[in-house]
Formats: sequence, C-alpha cells, structure tokens
Amino acid sequence: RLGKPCVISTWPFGVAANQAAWRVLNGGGRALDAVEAGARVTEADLSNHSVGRAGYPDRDGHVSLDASIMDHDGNCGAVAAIEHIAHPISVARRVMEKTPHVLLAGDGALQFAVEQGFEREELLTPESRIAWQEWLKTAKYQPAANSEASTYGKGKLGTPGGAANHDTIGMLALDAAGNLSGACTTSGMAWKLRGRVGDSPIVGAGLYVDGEVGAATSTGVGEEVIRNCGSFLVVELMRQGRSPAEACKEAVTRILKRKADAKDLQVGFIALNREGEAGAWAIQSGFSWALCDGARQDLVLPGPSFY
Ligand code: SD4
Repeated sequence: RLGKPCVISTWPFGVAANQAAWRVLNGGGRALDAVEAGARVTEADLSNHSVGRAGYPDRDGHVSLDASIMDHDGNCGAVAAIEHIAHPISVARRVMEKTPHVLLAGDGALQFAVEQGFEREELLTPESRIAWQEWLKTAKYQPAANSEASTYGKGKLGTPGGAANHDTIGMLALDAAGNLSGACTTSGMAWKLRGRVGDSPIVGAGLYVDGEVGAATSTGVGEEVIRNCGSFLVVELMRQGRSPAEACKEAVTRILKRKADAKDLQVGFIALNREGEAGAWAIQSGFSWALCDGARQDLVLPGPSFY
C-alpha cells in the first residue's frame, strides 16, 4: 500500500512524470492537476516516440495524438486524432471543463485547441521522420506479429530500444484529500492508418476513474483494450473486491480468452484504489510501472506486481 498522496504511471519514463505530479500532490494540490502536470512531462520528452511531440507518425507521416483525463466525480474530457498540438492532455482537460462534451476528434479538436490559445506546431521531428521513411521501405503494419513486444518489451529496461523509451503514459493519482484522477496520452500505434483512434482517449477503455472505488489505465495494443472495455473492467472488478493487481490480471485474462492470438501482443494495465493499493499486470514480460509516494520517489516495478 502506498502512502497518501501517491501517483503511479506506466513504464520507467513514468519516474520523471511522477516527479512533476508529486510536486503538485506534495504541495497539497489536486490529483487532477497532478496527472495533467505529469502527463505533460512525457508529452514534451523528445526521446519518447509514443507520446506527444516526436511521436512516430501514422502511415502517411502525420503525427496524430490521443489523450484523456478523468476525475473522481466522473468528469472527463478527451481528444482523439488531434494533430499539431504539443500537449493534448491539456486540450482534453479544456474539453472537460469548457465544453458540454467529452470527446473531440480530428480537425474539430485542433480548431477547439487553437481557439483555446494552444499553439499550432509541427510535431514530426527529424528523427521521427527518418524512422518513418525507414518504415516506408517495407510499409508493413504488423502489431499482430508481436511488434509491441519486440519494439517495447524485449529490450532491457532503461536501454535505448528497450522498454524505457517506448510507450504510452497512463498516470493515476490519489491526493491528500483522498480524491483520485487519471490521465492517458499517446501518439498511438506507429504507422497506423490515418484517422485510427486507440484506447487512450476512450473513457472506459484506456482510462477509467471511479472515486468510490479506484482508477485504471492501460498501455499496449489499444484495439484489444477497446474490445474489452479494459479500464472500466478493471475498476468494476475492484468494486467487486479484487485487489488492483488481481483486477488487472483478470482483465488481461479476459483479453486472452476472447482472442487467442492476443498473447502475441502486449497490453498492460495499472490500477490504484482509493486506499492507495496499487497493482499492474500485462500479457507479456517487459512491462513495468513507476510508483511515487512520500517514502518512495522513483521506484520502478516489473509488470505483474502489486504494492
Ligand atoms: C494505442 N494504447 O493507441 C495506445 C498506444 C500504446 O504501445 O500504448 N502503444 O493503442
């Protein structure tokens, strides 16, 4: 069990994001502000090619981003397939707070962001462009052939090409007042079809928060998470009495049961309940998550684990 306040997030790069969230939480701030601040760190990280600026583009070379944010009261906002905006998590929050809607997509999301004062920018970095041009030589999109695991999972943690630099950030926080919030932000699957939307901006799939119970978020092949309403499922399982780790494990098991070849893909969940218990589970080894509370600032645990 973690102390209150606390924050957890996906992958070792979650350590840096947790630090930003921790500064908010430690100052008595809200979980909602903490997860937004944390997610922005990863969005700005140029070495991360799965989130924000420098994210790998779609098949046609467009960097298109998905993000969602949710608080303990069920307030939520999201953007899907938004282009040219460096911090989609903050646009998602504006959707939540300034509109009667939950999800804005594509050009409409960009228009809203610009109206809200966000700068329109080029997000494709020279490095990501080179990677895309290299991919174009074969132009094969093969997540079913274990691209998640071979790209993200099998490398040694913390090494270039290993899990450290390659995936979505999902973050969950519990503040000193006992309120939970979550955020999830990604450039989605590299080389996806233009217009493809993953699980990350879909409330209940890539992120779900229920202030009475707990919160969950996911990383990996979003199609499998959407198909199974993954994060909602994890939270409902916690409501029925499962620990966060057990609930994540059961959701992973459900994914595998419904589609046998999902075992070749990677999907990971992390979860945090309102008591501060946290856990994670993933289809494949190689997944890891970062924890932070008053006693532990930079702990990284391998995927199937609990605290
Ligand atoms: C998606 N779940 O768009 C996200 C991306 C991800 O490893 O986590 N990739 O499907």
